[in-house]
Amino acid sequence: MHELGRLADLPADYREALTQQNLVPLWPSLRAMLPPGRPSAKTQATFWSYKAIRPLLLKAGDLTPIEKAERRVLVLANPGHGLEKMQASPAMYLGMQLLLPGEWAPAHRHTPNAVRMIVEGEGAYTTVDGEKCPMSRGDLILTPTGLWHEHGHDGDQPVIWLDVLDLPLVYYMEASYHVDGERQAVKTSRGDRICAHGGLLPAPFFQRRNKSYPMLRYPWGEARAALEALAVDQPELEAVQVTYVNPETGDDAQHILGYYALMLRPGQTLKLPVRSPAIMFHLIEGGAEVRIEDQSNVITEADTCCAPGYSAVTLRNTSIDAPAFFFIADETPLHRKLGVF
Ligand code: GTQ
Repeated sequence: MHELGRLADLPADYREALTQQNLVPLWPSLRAMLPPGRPSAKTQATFWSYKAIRPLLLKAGDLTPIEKAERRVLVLANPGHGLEKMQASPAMYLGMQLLLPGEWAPAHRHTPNAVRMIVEGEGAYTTVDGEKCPMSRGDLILTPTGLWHEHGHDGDQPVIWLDVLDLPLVYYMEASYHVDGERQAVKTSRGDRICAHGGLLPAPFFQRRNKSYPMLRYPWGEARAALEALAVDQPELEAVQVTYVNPETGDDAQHILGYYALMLRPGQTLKLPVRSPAIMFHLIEGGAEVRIEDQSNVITEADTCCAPGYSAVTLRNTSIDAPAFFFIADETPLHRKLGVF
């Protein structure tokens, strides 16, 4: 591959004439825009320890009342993008959110899609599109684009969850905004009840159900049971993994980010295929070593990390007695739609 001309090779008055007309020569930047063989990534392999996050988040509970925060969140920011960009990867935003007993995070809706993975505490709930979704450790709750959502807490201990949003992408697309709303009336019908039985969906004779997001809450007990059943049914299966899907279409639960639960068998080492999308790992149960390229960390429950696309990732269960369970988010649906997966 031969050298291309540099900006400095051009006469200063010519460069100035281009700038005056809002014009830029391509060739000095061509190799940077289209690097040879493999993309360049700002995203760095980054590890966030829950042990470090938790006291800082509880301190935020002392320092900033919920009325002054609306959403009391510490953002897990990737230093490769610059912390002020508040992104974990090109399309993923991650945040740890704290709600204290009796607090209320008022209703709003926004264009980015969100999900919450509950990390600790009982008694909180999110009302999404009128459905009151109880929050328990390991549950996944969807807040798809445009749906009203608000968080409340009737328990007596702090509740903490991990937010995953496609905010960086939607913001980059200049499509990110929110609208404030009134407290929602709670509906009696709940998607997690009527879609909870695998392979069986409501089929009313007289009207078609017409919901883009029929299921908003995926209880951890169901996901865990699905993984254990899969591991027993297919002892040879390397990656014991399930995808959170829209139960009516079988498609990914959301359009931009993909969500999965993965089980490592006791003592298992799993080398993941190298793929284009960035990926986020959050340990729900157990202990594991996560190796991203040449960086390796032993992680414990509620720790979170992310890897840039095209990186070699190996997961190892550090226990030889117990399985380890991960919640995973990645940019696969987006990459597939873009045709770059
Ligand atoms: O809970 O609605 O982490 O609107 C970022 C933006 C959480 C939320 C975040 C949000 C929310």
